[in-house]
This record gives sequence, structure tokens and C-alpha cells, in this order.
Amino acid sequence: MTTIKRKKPVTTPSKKPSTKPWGMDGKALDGVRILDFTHVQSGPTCTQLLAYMGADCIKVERPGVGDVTRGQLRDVKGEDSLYFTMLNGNKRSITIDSKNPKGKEIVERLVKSCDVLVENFAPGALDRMGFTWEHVNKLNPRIIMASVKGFGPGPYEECKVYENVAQCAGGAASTTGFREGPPLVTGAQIGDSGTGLHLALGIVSALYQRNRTGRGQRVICAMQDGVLNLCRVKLRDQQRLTHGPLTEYSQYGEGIPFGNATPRAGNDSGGGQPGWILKCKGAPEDPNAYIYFITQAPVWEAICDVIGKPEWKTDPEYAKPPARLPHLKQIFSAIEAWTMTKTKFEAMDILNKYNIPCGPILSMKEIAEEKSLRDVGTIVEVDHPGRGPYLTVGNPVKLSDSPCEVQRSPLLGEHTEEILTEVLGYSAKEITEISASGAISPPQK
Ligand code: CAO
Repeated sequence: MTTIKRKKPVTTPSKKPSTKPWGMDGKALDGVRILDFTHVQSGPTCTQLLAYMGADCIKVERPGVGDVTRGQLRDVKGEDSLYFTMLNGNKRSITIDSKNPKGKEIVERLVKSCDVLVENFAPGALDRMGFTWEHVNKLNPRIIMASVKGFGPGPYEECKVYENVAQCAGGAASTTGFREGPPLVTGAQIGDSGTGLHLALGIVSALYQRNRTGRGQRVICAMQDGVLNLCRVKLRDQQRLTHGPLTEYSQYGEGIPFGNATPRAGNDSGGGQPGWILKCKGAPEDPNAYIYFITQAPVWEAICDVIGKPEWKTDPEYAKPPARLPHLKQIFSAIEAWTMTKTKFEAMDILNKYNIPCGPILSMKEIAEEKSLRDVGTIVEVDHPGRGPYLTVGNPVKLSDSPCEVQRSPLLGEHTEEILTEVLGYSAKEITEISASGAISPPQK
């Protein structure tokens, strides 16, 4: 059994700085207990981050079934999938049928003893279980009830939403890809994980406000809004379009007129410094032998020297950034002629000496094997009793006084009895009655 225990809640903020060494005075969210009603990806991303920060996260799962992702995209027969294990570390699992009367009673007791309830059910599902905000707030006026939904109030609020739907509705797909191709979704889970991240910020802010007001509040993040927030530079460009063409987009240099909406910009860099993905030695056979190259203005002269075009330093057609805009295609072709003579790592070494901003296109294989990411706990290997060791992503946010120890995901119902006894104070006799009612299921073996 994993032993993740709740620390004593801190009620009065300390005015004096702790004299304990950094990292030895507990975790940032010690004392915060979360009733985690999340499933799939968006909600679990949020609660895993809070658990990484030290919160005691109690994941409620359907008896005998659990989070649907336990069985999705399985790579090891009969074992929890990586989809599940990589999103549910540092949590405890309790099975409760929240539609069973005894189960409802257990959830109500959890509501009373938790600081935060997080859920990402389809619209209306939690209400149908009987846990409306009004009821939850009445049971525990200090609780923060946080939800991910696909859309906010409006024409689509009743819709179920998955990652790619949010990417499309939030403006990411229409602005991703190549101009001449269809809209494209990105591999980064900006709809699911991105919204979970936004929700986590809402929760810690609400916890902070509660220190002053003494009461909880409702926190809601719609996936469409989360994606749009991440795409705000594209809404910026939409407004700029009314004042003329977007000169940093390569289509401007190519003389292709702009329409009435922010176009797809291929691999153009989103800011004012032109950039592109260029082939390196090994491409295209190696699909990731590429480098992202930014022609940042302050290092233009160094770029000209490195690629063997010193004459561009003084040529009026190339010397200044605005003059270069119509020639970007030609400039990147010349740079690519140079990058193709180097591996992406050789090119990195040379370019970094001159402070030229660039980045290798790293495959997931390369990332999984990258020592520096393991050294800092961004990639972590954890052991699992069923499936053996697996890699997961640790806390991407590093706190100097709240180190993160990544723990494996729980087995289904692994902590049911522990939570019923230690958190909710049920007696052995009562637990036998609960088991007989069908409200819980025996822990996964
Ligand atoms: N005990 C009893 N019933 C439970 C339960 C439990 N412990 N946990 C869940 N259920 C029930 C729910 O009450 C619901 O029942 P009803 O619809 O009959 O009321 C049912 O399980 C299914 O829940 P759901 O509607 O949330 O799940 P779904 O598979 O139909 O939809 C999803 C999944 C993701 C599309 C939907 O939950 C959703 O739109 N969520 C909001 C947006 C979101 O987070 N999307 C991201 C998905 S990927 O991260």
C-alpha cells in the first residue's frame, strides 16, 4: 500500500519565517484534502498537480470499474494503462457507488471533511447524483467546488467534450497547420491538461481567498476558454488584421493576400522574430532530424557569418529586419543549406556559442532518455505492483521549499478501507454493512 497521509491543517498563517532548512518544512499544500471525482485527463491532470504540491487527494471511483482510462490503451494485459498511471500519481483510491444510498452517505461525509471537490463529469451528471453546488455548499460552506466543462454558459453548454473538440472550438485548430492544408490539432493536450492546469490555479486562488473570507466558492473552467487563453496571440493577430497584413507571417513575404481571419502560419514563430523548422543531417530519413531556427535581429550578423553569407550583413535587402521580411523563404533556404551539413545537436552546439536562439526537434524517445530531465525529476521512473516500472512526468513546476516525491498511481480501491476508517471514522462493523450494501467493491488485486 502507498502511504499518503494528510498533514495537520495549517489554520493560522505563520508570520515568522521558518528556520527549518529549505525543503524540510512540509509541502506547499500540506493540510489540503481533495475529494477527487475526476476521470479521463483534464480533471486528473489538475488533481495530480495538487497532489504533487502536497495535497491529500482522494480519488472516488466506480466500484469494480474505476476511471475508464484504467482499461483504455492498455499495453500490459490486465494491468492499469499508462493513460491512467501517468495521470493519477500521488493519489489514494476509494471505490464508492455514489448512486447507492450508503454510497451517497459516504460521499456526504467526504464532502464535510474535504477542502476541495474537483470533478469533470458531463454537464448535469453531478447534479443527477444529488451533489448540486447548493447541496455541497450547505454540507460544507468552506468547500471549494471546482469543475472542468467543455463549454461555458451558451449554446453548447450541455455538450460532452474531448480534447480535440476543445482545440477546434478554442481557436487552436484553425490557426495550426499549413495555410494550404486543413486545420490541425496539436499533440500537446492543451484542451485537457491545459484546462486542468487552469483549474488548479483557480483552486489554489480560492483556497487563498478562503483564508480571508472563511468560505469556499465555485470554480469552473471551460475547455474552450482554457484553449482560447493559450491561443490569445492568435486573437491578437485577428485584431491586427484590421490594420493591415501580418508582416511576420511568411505568407506576407510570399505576396499571398490575407483573408478576414487569422490564418494558419505553418512553423512561423508566433512573435516578432522570424523562425522556421529546418532540416539537419539525417533528414528526411530520420523524421526528427530538424532544428527550430530563429533569426533574432540582435544576432543577425553572427547568423550571416555562421552560414557563410557575410555579405548579407551590409546588403540593404538583408541588413535590417523589415527589409528581410520579403526574403524569409530565401533566407531560411540558405540557413537550411548549412543546417543540413550538421546533426541537430552539432548545429545546437555551434549556434549556442553565438547566442542564436534554436532548439532541436526532440523525439519522445530522446526525451525519455534525456539524463538532465531525469536528474531534475521532470521524467521519473516509478514502480507499480502490477505492471512494473514505468516512466511518468513529475512536477514541471519546481518549488524550492516544497520538493515533489512522485508516487505510483493507486490500484482501484486500494485505500477504501483506510479512508473509511481513518478519514471518516467508520467502525469495522459499519464497513461490513457498507460492503454488503454494494456501495464499495473489494480492492483491485
Ligand atoms: N458512482 C456512480 N455513478 C458514477 C460514478 C460513481 N462513482 N462516477 C461516475 N458515475 C456516472 C455519472 O454519474 C454518469 O451517470 P449519468 O449520466 O447516468 O448521470 C456516468 O457515470 C457517466 O459520466 P460522464 O457523463 O461524465 O461520462 P461519459 O463517459 O459519458 O463522458 C466526458 C465523458 C469526458 C465526455 C464527459 O465527462 C465530459 O464532457 N466532461 C466534461 C469535459 C471534460 O472534462 N472533458 C475532458 C475529457 S478528457 O479529459
